Amino acid sequence: MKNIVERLLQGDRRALARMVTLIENEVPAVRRYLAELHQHAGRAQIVGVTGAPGAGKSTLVTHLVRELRRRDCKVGVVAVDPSSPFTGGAILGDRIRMMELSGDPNVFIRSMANRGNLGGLAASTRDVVRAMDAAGYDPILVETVGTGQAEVEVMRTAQTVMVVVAPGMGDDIQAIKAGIMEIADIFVVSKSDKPGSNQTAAELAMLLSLDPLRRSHEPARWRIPIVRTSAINNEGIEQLVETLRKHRDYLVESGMLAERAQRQVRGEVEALILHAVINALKAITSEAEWQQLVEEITSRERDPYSVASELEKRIGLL
Ligand SMILES: Nc1nc2c(ncn2[C@@H]2O[C@H](COP(=O)(O)OP(=O)(O)OP(=O)(O)O)[C@@H](O)[C@H]2O)c(=O)[nH]1
Ligand SMILES: [Mg+2]
Repeated sequence: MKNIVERLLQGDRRALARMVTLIENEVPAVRRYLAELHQHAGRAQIVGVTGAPGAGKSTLVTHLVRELRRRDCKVGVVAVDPSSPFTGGAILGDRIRMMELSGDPNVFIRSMANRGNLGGLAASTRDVVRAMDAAGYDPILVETVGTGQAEVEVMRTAQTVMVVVAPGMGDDIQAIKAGIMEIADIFVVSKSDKPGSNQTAAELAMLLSLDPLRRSHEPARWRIPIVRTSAINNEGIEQLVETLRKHRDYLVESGMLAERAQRQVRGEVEALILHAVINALKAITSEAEWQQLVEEITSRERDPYSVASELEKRIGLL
């Protein structure tokens, strides 16, 4: 019998589903599998879809998947949020459409729960994306609510980041500016059938014109496009797929794809080590011991530095 890695590489969906579960459960053997998968990955365009809660991300992803299927792509979707896409605010029709899509053998959809661990969520999302990539899915869409640091971390694993903004969310534009502005490659004004979408698009254009230093470390400039879509009128989706393709071409031609990948890799290795250290620490300490240590430090009997040194010694770091 063939092993899980071989079956996954041949496109066996059950093997892929099993691999995703192993990744989510942080089964130790998964590292070995992922190591084998690494050489087969790296072909897919990884597209992040982020934005405020209710901005229309899942609806957009559903429409994108349909358009990509029309173009004969084998599409992967990772929804990094417990409330997406099946239990979230998507109207029934969209939820049903998403379900229909998941019956298509060339669409693989998984939602992942945020387990609160910052490095952990981004790392397991990256691993799931790598498994889908090795299984031949391209592109892979990663949806996450763009609110916290953990979500921004997840988006850093994408090559193309789409930030979705719905009309009438004026305050959110400020939030975007503070948080995910610097990682956006494409802005999408969703729900363009609604009043106020002109204004939202204008505000975004204004914001972009105010920020000429964005990504100044990138030598070749990409003018961030603003694409307006409406799921109701089925507008802008084809244009968005074209824009995704253009961004992919830009990344390849400018050398930015390789540069971003290089930056990612170092961070990934560091994160793996950090994660291992934290796990080792958890394995040698109990809650009771932590409580005592915390008390001793706060009452100034001890200091954080010598406590850290002692624990570092115990896990073999010093
Ligand atoms: N009028 C209109 N409503 C839309 C459109 N797209 C989405 N909606 C509605 O907006 C609401 C939120 O859509 P979702 O796709 O669930 O948004 P989301 O960003 O995935 O939400 P969370 O995952 O919960 O953060 C739903 O009620 C959708 O029906 C659109 O193009 N036009
Ligand atoms: Mg959603």
